[in-house]
Amino acid sequence: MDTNNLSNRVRSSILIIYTGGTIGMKKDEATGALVPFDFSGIYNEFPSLKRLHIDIDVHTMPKLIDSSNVHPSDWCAIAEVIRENYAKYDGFVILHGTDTMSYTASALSFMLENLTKPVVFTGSQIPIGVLRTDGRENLITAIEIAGAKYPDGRPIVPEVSLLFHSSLYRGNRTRKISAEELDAFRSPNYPPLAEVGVKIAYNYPAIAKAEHFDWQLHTATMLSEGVAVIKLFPGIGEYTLRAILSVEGLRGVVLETYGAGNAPTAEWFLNLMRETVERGVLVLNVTQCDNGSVEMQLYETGQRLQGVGVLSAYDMTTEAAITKLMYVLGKNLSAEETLEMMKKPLRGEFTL
Ligand code: ASN
Repeated sequence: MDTNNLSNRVRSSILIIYTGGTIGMKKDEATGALVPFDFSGIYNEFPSLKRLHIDIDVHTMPKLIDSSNVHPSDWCAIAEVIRENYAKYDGFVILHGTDTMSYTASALSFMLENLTKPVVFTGSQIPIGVLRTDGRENLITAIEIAGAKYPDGRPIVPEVSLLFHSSLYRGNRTRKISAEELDAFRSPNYPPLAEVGVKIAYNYPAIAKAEHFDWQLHTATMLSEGVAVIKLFPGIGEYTLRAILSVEGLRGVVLETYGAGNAPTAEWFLNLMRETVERGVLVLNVTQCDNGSVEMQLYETGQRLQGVGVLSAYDMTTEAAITKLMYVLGKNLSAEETLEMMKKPLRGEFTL
C-alpha cells in the first residue's frame, strides 16, 4: 500500500515539543552568536510545511537545554505535556539534543503506558539556522511521520520512534553512534521502522500494533533513583567494584559485559555479584558489543554469572536497560513482579 500519498490526504494535527539541543540554534544576524530558534514561527520559516496538510502547534519547554543536562525530571515534564495534549493531537514530535536522545526516547517508551499515537523524536547535528543544516529535513520528515495515518484514521507508527537522517527507528532500540556524521544513530538489533528516500518506505511488520485505541494514556512518572551502569574492563579492581556496589540505596545495575554476556570467573568477582543480588539489587547483563545478544548459556564465563542470579538483558541497549530499570523499580512491586517485568519485553525493547 502506498501510504505516502494516503497520509497526505487524511488531515492530521501534531504538537511539536521543543526541548532544546542543536536543532534549535540559529545565528543572530546582528551578533553572529547562536541563539534559540523560535519554532512558533515555523510556517514563516518553512512555508512548504503547509503542503503536508498537517496542523502544527508548538510547545516550548520552559527551560531549553543542551541534552547533556537532561534529567529524569525532564522526561516526566515531557510525558506530562504529552498527557495533557493527548486527546487534542494525532501525534507528537519531540525536538531534542542528540547527545542523550536515545536515553529520553527509551525512557518515554516505557513511561507512556497504553500509547496509541506516534511520538517521534528528532534533532540535528548542525543548527537549524545554518545553511547546511540536517535539522530541516529531519524536522519535516518527523512531522510527516507523526501525522501519517491510514485512510481509516489509524496512525501508521503508534509508538515512540526516533527519526534521524534517512531512517526511522524504534526509540528504545537506538544509540547515538557518531559525534560528527549526519547519519548519527543506529538501531543495532532491530530493523528500521521506515527508510526515508524519495518516499517514506514504512516497514509495516516491524512497527508496533496499537490494538486498544480506547485505552487511556497513562504516564508513569515515578522513576527509581539508585541505578548504575558498570562497564567491565580487564583489570577492574575488587575495591573499585565493591565501592560502587556498596553505594547506599543501590537498587539496580546494568553490567556491561564482554561478548555474549561473559565476565571474569574469579571467585572474588562472582562472590561480589552473588552478595549484590542477594541484597536485592537487580543486576542486568548487557553486552559491550555494538550488536548481538547476551547468551549466558554459551560459555562457562556467562553460565557462572547466571548462576549467581545476574539477569540477561538479551539484545537491549544500555540506554534501554538503564531506563527500564528506573521505570520498573519505580513501580515498587514485589521482587517476583519486578523480575517478571524485567524478563519480558514491554515495548519491544529486546528480542527473546
Ligand atoms: N550537545 C547537543 C545536545 O545534545 C548536541 C546536538 O544536539 N547535536 O543537546
